[in-house]
Amino acid sequence: MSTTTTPAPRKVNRIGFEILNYKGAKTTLCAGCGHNAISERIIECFYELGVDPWKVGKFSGIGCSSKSPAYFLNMSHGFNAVHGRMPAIATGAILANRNIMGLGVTGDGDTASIGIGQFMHLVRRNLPMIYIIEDNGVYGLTKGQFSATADMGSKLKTGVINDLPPFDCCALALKWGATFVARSFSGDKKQLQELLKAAIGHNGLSVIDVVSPCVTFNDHDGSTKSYSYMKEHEEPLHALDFVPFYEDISVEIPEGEVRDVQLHDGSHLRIRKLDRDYDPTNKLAALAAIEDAEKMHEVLTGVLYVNTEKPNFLELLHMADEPLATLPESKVRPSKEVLDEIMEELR
Ligand SMILES: Cc1ncc(C[n+]2csc(CCOP(=O)(O)OP(=O)(O)O)c2C)c(N)n1
Ligand code: SF4
Ligand SMILES: [Mg+2]
Repeated sequence: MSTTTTPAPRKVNRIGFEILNYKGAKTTLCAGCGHNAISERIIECFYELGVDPWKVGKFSGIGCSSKSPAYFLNMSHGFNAVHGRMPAIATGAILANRNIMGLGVTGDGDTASIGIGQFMHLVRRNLPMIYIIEDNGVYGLTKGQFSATADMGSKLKTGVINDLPPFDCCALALKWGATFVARSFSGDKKQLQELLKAAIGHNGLSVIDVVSPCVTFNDHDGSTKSYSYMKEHEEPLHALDFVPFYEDISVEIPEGEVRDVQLHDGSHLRIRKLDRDYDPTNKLAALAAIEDAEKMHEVLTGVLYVNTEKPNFLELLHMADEPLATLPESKVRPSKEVLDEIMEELR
């Protein structure tokens, strides 16, 4: 007797894609590297929200972290730039085509050491893009030297102690203009997912600094970016729930316990109070909280700051709704008469 089995239905998201469509090449990073976990979260979030992968532009610099865009969103655009220069490339690409959803993935060396100047200008402009810093405190790709985010007193495997104070990328982003600033840990799956989803819905620069241990060069006793240090010192500011724009949000919110932030695309980020009162819309309080945590040797994670009102760079420049890249020549090229007029004025 022959038996026929019906194949299980394919699991697809709201645009009909399988999770496979959001994956990339097989990772070549070390097994256990925090960066691999972040790539996994990116794949899940873009799949779950049903983002059109061909509308995403992946940008990175140089480093193990900057290699990781090869390991997710195979169908997206990608530009692997020069070390520390990703912000300029991303700015150009997004100005040329505002329909691209910018997703920058970079390292602490790429951002805070060689790329600090580029990072600061990106922040100042509040360019609408997601900017993930895979922060392990070292230059993983070049064999583990301290980067500018390494904490003072942190120890290398060789016994060398870091005697310079760190740059806190979240404090810099907050102070100078990013409108969504968050910190997380590559081992905190749920928190990182909700943060990434909120960043997808945000209409400004989202900086997410993710402590992402380098298992090969910076995961030992004496490191403040190791798995064990993070397990002991992570201090979540709140619990997060993301409600996408296409889901019913009529769930009742308990008074005083949950803050609801409506994002640009109509999604909601629900910020649930844990054991402290924290207002993520208060920039000064956010800076003070980061300072206090540093003194207490705590790593605050969650949404440090969110501002849904401030105009982004494209709005400030009054960019046309239609991307520059698709405007016809008749609209982007001044006529001979206009050029003659300008030349006349310059005489
Ligand atoms: C202009 C330039 N200077 C230096 C280097 C060497 N280099 C390559 S990756 C890297 C640091 C990467 O560190 P990070 O951004 O933290 O990434 P990770 O490997 O730790 O993920 C350096 C200094 C380079 N490729 N280009
Ligand atoms: S060297 Fe470190 S940062 Fe690079 S892949 Fe290995 S574990 Fe990750
Ligand atoms: Mg690094």
